[in-house]
Amino acid sequence: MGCRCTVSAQLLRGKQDFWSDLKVTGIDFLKSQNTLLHHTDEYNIENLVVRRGQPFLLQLSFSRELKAADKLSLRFGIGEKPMKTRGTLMSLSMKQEKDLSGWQISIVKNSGKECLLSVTSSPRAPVGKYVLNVKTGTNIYKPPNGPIYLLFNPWCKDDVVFLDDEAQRKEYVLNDTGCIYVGSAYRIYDKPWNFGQFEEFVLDACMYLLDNSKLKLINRSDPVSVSRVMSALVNANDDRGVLMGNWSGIYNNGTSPVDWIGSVSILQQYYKTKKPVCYGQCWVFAGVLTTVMRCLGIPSRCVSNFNSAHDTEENLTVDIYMDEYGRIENGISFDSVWNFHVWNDVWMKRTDLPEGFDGWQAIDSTPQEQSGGIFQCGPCPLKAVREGDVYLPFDGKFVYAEVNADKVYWMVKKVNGKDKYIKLNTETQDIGVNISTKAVGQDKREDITAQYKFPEGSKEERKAMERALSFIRPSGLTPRAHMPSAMPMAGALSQPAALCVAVSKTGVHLEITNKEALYPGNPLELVITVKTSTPGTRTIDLAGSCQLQSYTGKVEASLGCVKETIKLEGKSEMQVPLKIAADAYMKTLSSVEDEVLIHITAIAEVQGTDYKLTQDTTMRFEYPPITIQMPETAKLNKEFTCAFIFKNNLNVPLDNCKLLVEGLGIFKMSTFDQGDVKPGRIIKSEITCTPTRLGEKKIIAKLISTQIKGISAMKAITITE
Ligand SMILES: [Ca+2]
Ligand SMILES: [Ca+2]
Ligand SMILES: [Ca+2]
Repeated sequence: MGCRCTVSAQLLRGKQDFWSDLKVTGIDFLKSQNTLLHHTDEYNIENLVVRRGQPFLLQLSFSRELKAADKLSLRFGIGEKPMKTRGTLMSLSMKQEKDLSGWQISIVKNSGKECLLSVTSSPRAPVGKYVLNVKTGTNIYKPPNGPIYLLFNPWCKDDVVFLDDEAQRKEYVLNDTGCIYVGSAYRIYDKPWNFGQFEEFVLDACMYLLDNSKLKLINRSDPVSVSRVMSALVNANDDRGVLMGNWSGIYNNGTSPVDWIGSVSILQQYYKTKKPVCYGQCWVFAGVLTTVMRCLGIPSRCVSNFNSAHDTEENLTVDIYMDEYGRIENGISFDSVWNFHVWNDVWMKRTDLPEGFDGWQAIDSTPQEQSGGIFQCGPCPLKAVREGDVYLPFDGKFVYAEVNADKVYWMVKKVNGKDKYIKLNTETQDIGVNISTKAVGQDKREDITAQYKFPEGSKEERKAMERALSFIRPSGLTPRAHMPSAMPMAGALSQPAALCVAVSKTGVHLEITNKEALYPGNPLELVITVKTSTPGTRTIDLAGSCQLQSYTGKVEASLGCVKETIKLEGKSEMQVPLKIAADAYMKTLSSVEDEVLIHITAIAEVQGTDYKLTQDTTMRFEYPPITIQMPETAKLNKEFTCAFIFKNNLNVPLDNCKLLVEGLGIFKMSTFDQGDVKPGRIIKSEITCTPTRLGEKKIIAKLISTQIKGISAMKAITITE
């Protein structure tokens, strides 16, 4: 009796095992295997990070073997209440070939209690954090290792951000270091910048921004919408976004814009405090926006435009007002010419536009002008800017003016105690020169001006201007609503159709040069050269002036001027010196917290004619270098020493010197206080570091002092196993 009982109980147990509820006992996200294939292995995060439209593997463990008759489904949900009808919940089962959402699932290998599954998300899926549930019959399993992060995929042909070039993908998506070009049109230099899109909390900061955007979950699939909201969220205006802009020159309550060397500490601080980080100027905004875009998987680059117009009333001209010496007067026009302005290009197809506008799109998070009621800008197709199709979304007129506005010079003369505005000339070739970005795979500048505009002087360039002007409302002269009431004098505004090119009929030519290198502490030895190229005698009234400007064109100090009448005969030239003593500008260098540029203007009036010629140029101070000493290669997890050496070979002391250094994957950002560094003194700082990541890494160093802000250096090191 007893014996029979035991047998049937065993049989029953066996049957139960076979037909018992199928339960999931664990999931392995196969992180290292998946992330290598998805180019996401560098993200410093516990969770699985994958790109859309590309298969990834999941290893499921069950309570028993998986049978053909078992009901198994994987549910991927995004947002708080994922719903199938909203496209935010994907329920994938073995039975159906393809979910309507475009997601797919298949069994790669099924053996014993283990099953290897392949999941392919849709190339049009919203990006963000997906929670996975596995349903077997009535059982639901929730993996403990958190949500899966899904990103845009420039490696996937069906993704609208597809970029068909591995070297470009490496640069524009995976490169976490780089540089941003600054300075002035013909004195360009680079600021090394750590983008750091893979660093701790940076991806979570981007996810937090997406959650804070008012974008519907489904619109997170669209890089046009995502890049536009990010251009808004990287500035603190309107939405308590990442960075507070400040151009006042006073940065006591925060970090001075010139002190940042990368985006990492900014985004980490923002994620930690959920409060805007103080302070940013354009290159900081562009650096952070590059980080955010690359982190989410949208190819992105920093773009520096020199002689960048800020056209406040959408009439595609900038008006410059000067006194009789050529000294620029602040505050008459709201328009300005920035020595440089930095924004971003992002790569995507524009399925929302007529054909022909795919590719690079300009976006800008520097809060300059409102668009749709808030401070955001772009995406605006570069091809539309080039052709003058400024009506296309978004913000075509603004971007067009930045790179190709006409510049109108006015002289303000006192006549009977009243200001009289005299139009000097229209310069059509000055705005938007040497548009620069870092070259792909190399530490050098690439000129991308031709992607934004036709060559200056060409017929096509004027045609694009005419086309752009055709889309300007006649009321284009009305200033922006948010501008204060002070308005330029009526009649002082230039007409939008000012297309005349100032051709020198008198054969007079002006040139501005410096005789000596412009080291702080030395006199500035400037020369204005007047040249004539045609026969005849001319008497020329020449005026010249030198001012210190911030990069936005704001005048910080007038240093000196010259006025002379000269006589030239036939083909000849004359040099008029303009010398500025060090005492005249050192005070300004110390009192302004921004980096300043040297701006020189010259005006020539040919007597007996109405002809007036203007020429201006911006120069930059030169600085002694920082030397980074370290081996060219180092081993993973093996200590090495990195030394930073700086010699003050200027004639002036540098007070309150601070050295900032950072090496992604090698050491965190550190600061060395060096105090006052007298002329001739050498300072040396050392850091002992242990690399934690393989490949070519870059170390950035920056020296800031009371007098000088912009000395930086970058050096590469290769980390091997
Ligand atoms: Ca904002
Ligand atoms: Ca204007
Ligand atoms: Ca032009």
